[in-house]
Amino acid sequence: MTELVSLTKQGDVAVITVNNPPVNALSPGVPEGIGAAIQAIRKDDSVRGAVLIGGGRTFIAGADIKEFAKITSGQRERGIELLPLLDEIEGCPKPVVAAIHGTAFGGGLEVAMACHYRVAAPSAQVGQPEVKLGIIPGAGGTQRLPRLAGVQKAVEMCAEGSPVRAEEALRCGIVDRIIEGDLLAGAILFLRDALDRGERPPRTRDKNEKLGDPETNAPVFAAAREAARKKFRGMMAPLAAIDAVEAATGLPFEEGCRREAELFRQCLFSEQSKALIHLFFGEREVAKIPDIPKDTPVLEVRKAAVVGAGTMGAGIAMVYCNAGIPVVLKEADAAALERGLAAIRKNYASSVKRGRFTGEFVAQRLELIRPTLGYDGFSEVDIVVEAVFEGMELKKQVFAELDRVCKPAAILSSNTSSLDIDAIASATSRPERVIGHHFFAPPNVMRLLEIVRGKASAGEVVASSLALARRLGKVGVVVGNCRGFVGNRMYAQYQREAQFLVEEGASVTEVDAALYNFGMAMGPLATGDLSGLDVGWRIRKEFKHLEPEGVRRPLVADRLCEMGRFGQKTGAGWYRYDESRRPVPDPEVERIIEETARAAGIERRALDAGEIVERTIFALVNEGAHILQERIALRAVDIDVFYVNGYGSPAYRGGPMWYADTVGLGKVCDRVRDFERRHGAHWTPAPLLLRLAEAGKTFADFDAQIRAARE
Ligand code: T1G
Repeated sequence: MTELVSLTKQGDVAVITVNNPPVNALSPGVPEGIGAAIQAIRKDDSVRGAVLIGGGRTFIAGADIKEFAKITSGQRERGIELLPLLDEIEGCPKPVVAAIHGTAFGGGLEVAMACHYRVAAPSAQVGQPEVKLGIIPGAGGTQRLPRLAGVQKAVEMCAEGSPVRAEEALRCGIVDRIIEGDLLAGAILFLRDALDRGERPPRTRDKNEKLGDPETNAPVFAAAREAARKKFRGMMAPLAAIDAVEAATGLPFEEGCRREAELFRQCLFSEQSKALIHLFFGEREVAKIPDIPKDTPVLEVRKAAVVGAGTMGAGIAMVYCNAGIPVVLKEADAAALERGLAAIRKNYASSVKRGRFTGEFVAQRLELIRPTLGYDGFSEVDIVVEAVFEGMELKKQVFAELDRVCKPAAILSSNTSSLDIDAIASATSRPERVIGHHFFAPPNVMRLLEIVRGKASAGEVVASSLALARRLGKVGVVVGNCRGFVGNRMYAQYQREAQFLVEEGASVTEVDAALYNFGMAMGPLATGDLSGLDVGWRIRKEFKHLEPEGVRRPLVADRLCEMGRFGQKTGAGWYRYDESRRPVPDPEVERIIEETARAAGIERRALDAGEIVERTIFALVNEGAHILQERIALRAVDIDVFYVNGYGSPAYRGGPMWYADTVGLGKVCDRVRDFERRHGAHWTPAPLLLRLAEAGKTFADFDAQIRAARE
């Protein structure tokens, strides 16, 4: 056959193997190869049936995602036309068995469902994850899956995109048998059994028994739509996927496929899908650091320690033990240590209650935490995460201690969110082993890990941090050392504008609603209340001497703090909070805002949602451009991955830099200049933004240049 698809024989059974590493995507040539193999099998009288299997680590993991941009940009004339191939497989008079290991995702599962039977290795997973890319299954997945798994399961899988494991796939009818041991041998045995039964190869399209009736299906679709609107707020693909599955229940198979194709195209050509595909590749690209070769050795982390059992420290300890890594948890005094442990137990107990973990899993995880008041056990650990109070002197003291008690190869990391990592490293005799590992609150939930590379951090330490992030289930993004790094430095600009907007006349709820409707997980002021207004207040006081004179500063947050309104923890901040911590708009706050604005001579006016979004999001973009220029972030996509995973930025907009590209940098730059004229020097456009806008370029072009330099 071709290099991508091979055809061999074992007696009277043909074996079709897909060889397109790393994930056997259906790149050009693969569908053609499978089609040619089916043709050959049809013609070969010595063959009675076939097994379709993936070479290497997986079955087919789906369509080749790189091809989508070629289609939407018109570079490739034809779409991904898998349906004729699937008709070919399903229509083959000789039975074809899909033998699944690894992941049969998207087009991979669609191919498998067009086969007459499916068998799977116990560790295999199957799924239709297309919605995560802003699209829906495009090769009959929404039509065949309900015929195998029933409407409820199909809706769930297509609308949410989560995979199911082999055992569940067997239970719900997607898979016919689980094969322990040699998968190919088991698949051939299964095929021979089927041949011996002499049955006509069953076609999934003919199986209508699980399609239900309108009466029982209606509440299933209604509930799925309601759940999708909540869980995937603002996203079109999950709703389109539900529409497509609904079509399977009301239309004949082929018409259903046509409906699916229409919906697929609408999604594929949407901005949402382009943004989500940008993030898919971005999440993988962030781990590629130009000056760190792919084969850099990484330290294997077998044991870890966390210093500080406050909210962050306790959460970080959970992250490690969730990944199965034993962790020593150190606090200075017994009461604080007990509080940290109690918080961990409480958190786990609620996960068990919500069904996220089993009691047994939690019991095993808790066994992995070893509490201590001293440094015993530290000499054995491979990494330490320091998560003590945010103060340079204290951090230096802790690092000097760690340097003394830890083995020379251990990585010493700090969870600082803003302090100079080089200064911290200078307290040790091994600055090359020191690095920032900034987790986001709550650490066991947020996916982002900001990896702060100091000037001395060794390449091996950076590479190990990236590998560790992945093991911990995080996305690690490497950033340079500067005040606030990428996260807090950009976020400060965003928060600043949110506060200026209320001073200028928008209400607290108007600002939050505009950004929530833009897609942010929470409005900026509600977020401030959640994380505690006193944190910023303390930092502003500490760094007051560094602020240049004559620059406008937000005024209201300080007033709120002076009144003891620190946010949710004190029951009041930008909002008042009722007993169930629901925010209630507070006329008192509006009064304080008006009074403060009047005293400062700020003219108040009505502001609409469009301006609120531009002021806050473009503030992020302009600072992002400064950060790129200073090489604090490597690529614009790093910032996007960062903001989506750590700051609740809507994934379907691709992150702030990608969003700016979609608006057009010329337009963004014009608005920024306009803001500069009206509001002053903090809005001066970043030189990189100006340069790209003037050249008619995008941040994506900037990234492409960096990528080209690396290759
Ligand atoms: N197309 C192209 N490249 C892909 C790819 C794909 N489908 N999947 C992975 N890669 C690349 C990835 O960029 C990386 O490249 C390398 O493979 C290893 O990936 C018609 C519309 C399969 C669970 O959404 O979920 O089918 O960075 O690091 O952790 O209806 O990859 O090394 O250069 O992620 O072992 C549906 C997406 C497509 C599956 C493996 N399928 N992939 O995880 O490795 S749409 C998906 C994954 C579709 C049909 C439609 C994961 C994985 P590089 P990795 P991994």
